[in-house]
Amino acid sequence: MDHQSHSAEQARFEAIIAAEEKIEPRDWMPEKYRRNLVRQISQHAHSEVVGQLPEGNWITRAPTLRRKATLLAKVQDEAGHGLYLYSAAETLGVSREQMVDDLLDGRAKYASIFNYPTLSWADVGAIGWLVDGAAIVNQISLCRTSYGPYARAMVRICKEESFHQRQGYEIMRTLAAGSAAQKAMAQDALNRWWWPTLMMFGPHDAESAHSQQSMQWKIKRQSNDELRQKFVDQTVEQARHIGLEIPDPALRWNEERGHYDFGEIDWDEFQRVLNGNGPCNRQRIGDRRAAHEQGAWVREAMLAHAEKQRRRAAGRAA
Ligand code: BYC
Repeated sequence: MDHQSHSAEQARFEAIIAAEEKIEPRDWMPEKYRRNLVRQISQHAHSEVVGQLPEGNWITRAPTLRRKATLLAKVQDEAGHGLYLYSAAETLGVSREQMVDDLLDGRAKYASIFNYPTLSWADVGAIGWLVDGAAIVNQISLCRTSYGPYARAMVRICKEESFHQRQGYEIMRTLAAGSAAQKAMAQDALNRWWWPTLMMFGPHDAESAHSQQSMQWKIKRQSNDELRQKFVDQTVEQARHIGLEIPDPALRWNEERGHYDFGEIDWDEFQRVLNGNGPCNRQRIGDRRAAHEQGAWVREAMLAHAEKQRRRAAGRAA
């Protein structure tokens, strides 16, 4: 492409972004915009898929049939979210096989939160309430992302996440209103999941490698710190309502800012988890590798079936 038509394409791209319209797969886009989206969307997809593991751990031990059916449906939804997101990333010219290989070989990241263990039934409540709650805050904002297929996937995902958040909060509310042992179990889960949930929003804005460019391209619409603050403000009230205590002695309402002040995240722990040394990193990737290997026959059967259909159609056309 000559220089002039390249800058005309660039100007058109920038005009679409400025007009709050969507960039679609057929549109010209800067290579860095494409690569940044593939990075974020594929990491997001991996998070949904790996995110099934901590909760899946409790499907066989859910306390009632109703809880089991609800948890099964939730975990299945997460698999669906992974599929929408892999499909959105595929529109950018990367194959699903490549993305999955990158995850299984440790080249691609997924949300740090899923490297923590689920030790009690209350952890299922804490994940729904806090982890899905944090995911919604982030994803509502991403419904306005500039890339069409990503934005549309987010709309559907947010509807489902909102049900997930409520089922988690309901588990926590029930436990918090139960026996002393049940309330202690809920408080213990909140104590363990609170800080890792705040880490989900990523590093502080000043430390965030991609934020500035992503905000300029409207891939991200609100910064990591803005979204984290929004989550804290809404969740403190929810904890209070069910009589649980957020494990942060520095937490207090700041009248001047109109927001809660809160303590500093342990960024060393965040880095340890990102570098593969969290409590469950090896277990999670090991489980995904095993699932991938055990599912090989399903993929082969599906491909063989598709090939048979193709041959049949070609035979009919001849
Ligand atoms: N964990 O420059 P930054 C769910 C990485 S699942 C791991 O701020 P960016 C659910 C970051 O990737 C929903 N890595 O990055 C499922 C980057 O690394 P690379 C999950 C993190 O992209 C099942 C580096 O640190 N939601 O709801 O501008 C059951 C520098 O960061 C994390 C999403 O995936 C982290 N927490 O902003 C229940 C949301 N934070 O790529 C529930 C979509 C940062 O340079 N993603 N990193 O190697 C985003 O919104 C953004 O990617 C982030 C980070 C806000 C996460």
